[in-house]
Amino acid sequence: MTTDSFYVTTPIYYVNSVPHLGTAYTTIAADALARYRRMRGEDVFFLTGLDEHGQKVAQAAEEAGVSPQNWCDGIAPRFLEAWDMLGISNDDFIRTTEERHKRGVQAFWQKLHDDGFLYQGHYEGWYCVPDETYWTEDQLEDGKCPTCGRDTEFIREDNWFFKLSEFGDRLLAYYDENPGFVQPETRRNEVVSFVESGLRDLSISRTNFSWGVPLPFAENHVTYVWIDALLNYITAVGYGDPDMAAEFDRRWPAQYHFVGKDIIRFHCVIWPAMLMAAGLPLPVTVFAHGFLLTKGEKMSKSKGNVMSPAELVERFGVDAYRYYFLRDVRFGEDGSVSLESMVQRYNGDLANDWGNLCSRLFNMTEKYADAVVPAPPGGVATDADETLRAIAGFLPEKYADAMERLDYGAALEAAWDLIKEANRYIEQEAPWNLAKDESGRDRLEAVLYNALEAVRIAALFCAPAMPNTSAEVWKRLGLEDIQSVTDVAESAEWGRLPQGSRVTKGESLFPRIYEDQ
Ligand code: ME8
Repeated sequence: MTTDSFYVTTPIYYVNSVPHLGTAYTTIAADALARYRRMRGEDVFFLTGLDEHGQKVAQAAEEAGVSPQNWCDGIAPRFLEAWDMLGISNDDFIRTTEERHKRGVQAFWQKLHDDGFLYQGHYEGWYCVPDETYWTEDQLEDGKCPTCGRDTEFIREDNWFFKLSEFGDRLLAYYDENPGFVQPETRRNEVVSFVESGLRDLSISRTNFSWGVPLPFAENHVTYVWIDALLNYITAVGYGDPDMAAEFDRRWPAQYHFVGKDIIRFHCVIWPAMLMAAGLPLPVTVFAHGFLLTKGEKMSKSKGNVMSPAELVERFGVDAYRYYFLRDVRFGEDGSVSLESMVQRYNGDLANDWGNLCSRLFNMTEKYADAVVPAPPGGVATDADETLRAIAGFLPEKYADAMERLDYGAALEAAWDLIKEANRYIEQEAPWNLAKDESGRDRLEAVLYNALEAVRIAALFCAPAMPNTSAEVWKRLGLEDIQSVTDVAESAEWGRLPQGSRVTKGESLFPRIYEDQ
């Protein structure tokens, strides 16, 4: 069992498509959590990657007239570039065509074969290629895939089967004993009723095409792409590699699998049953977030304002992009996103509140204190000072609580309480008036110190969502690289801003955006 390891994953994305708002959303959410946990000194392992096998990918390659491997090799850099652009701090990037993965998949199925969990049978049913999912006749809706509504194809094959049906009771007992395993609650209920309705054995192989990992005991069968893909979570940390046994024990089980609600059954039913069969521990939590919806909004290709991550990053900058999706969409629920609301959030929260606080304060520090952090105030604190300090004092715990629930919105709101209070404080204390004559000097310095200290602490808690601007704020405060923080609670203690630190004004962090820009 792991003790100090914090292992978080995203789904591995299909390479039939390039990164889009949805895949970026999951990845950013996992990234913000990984960054926060690193700031707490935890030994984080953050994994993302690509799902490169299966009929869907083979078809995309065929349409493009290239081999499946060439197709994957052409798409993989698009994901790497996108994650780089979005500031994703993943520790590994697994591709299911890699040798380490194939070896692990084969070791896994060999074990289940040896232990009697597999048998050869005959499959007849319907297959949805876009979803890579098997359906029975009665599950179809008007002959179409019940989840995506697209055409399915009839398959009649001799396949290998996994005895999934034997795991129903164990799964139900597990959900019961581990209420945090599937989150949020609504998804848990969905999973429980699905399992209660009875599980069928699962076909784990295909013979009608070859783009996959061959079953080691039946080389003319390739592994069904979904169960090939699920295994990435263990092959990436060394499953099936004797040289990686210690690493595997240290990393597995994962603390979190982040997934969209579309793939919950694979992660909360099939995957845990596979792990149970292999005698491996289960991930601590599978968290399913909702969908980003853009319907009804004025985004369309014809209008030229379609939201692709690259276009939005170009317009708003990477930190604002990350902030918007984490702040505006409640993690776990569906959420509408639009350019309009993004502009509003940007101008309101980032340009007006946060950016403005930093720039006016850094300006005043230059103007009234020779661009140097004054001494921490020694005299009696006023009510306003106490309030500011109290809000900063509550922040670490409020933030931690929210992140424990993966409520990114609430976590950022807690940081915003401090940002807003710091703005109010400056308004109320009006350093520009205090600077008018020498009698206001001590108070002026106290006010500047307190406000700068609030900014330092706020930047700390903005960092998981907005790593670049937080790093920049700390740099402008003359502090060390914010990324080197490994004890966020200690760093957040009031009064750690050193007197004499040199403050630089710099450019506006979030220049205002106008709708027609
Ligand atoms: O399902 N809103 O890959 P995939 C929010 N390869 N998130 C969205 C979204 C939307 N509109 N659209 C997609 C696969 N996503 C499999 C996974 S894992 C072992 C194998 C996100 O490329 C969301 O996380 O279709 C969803 O689960 C994932 O993209 C699906 O990515």
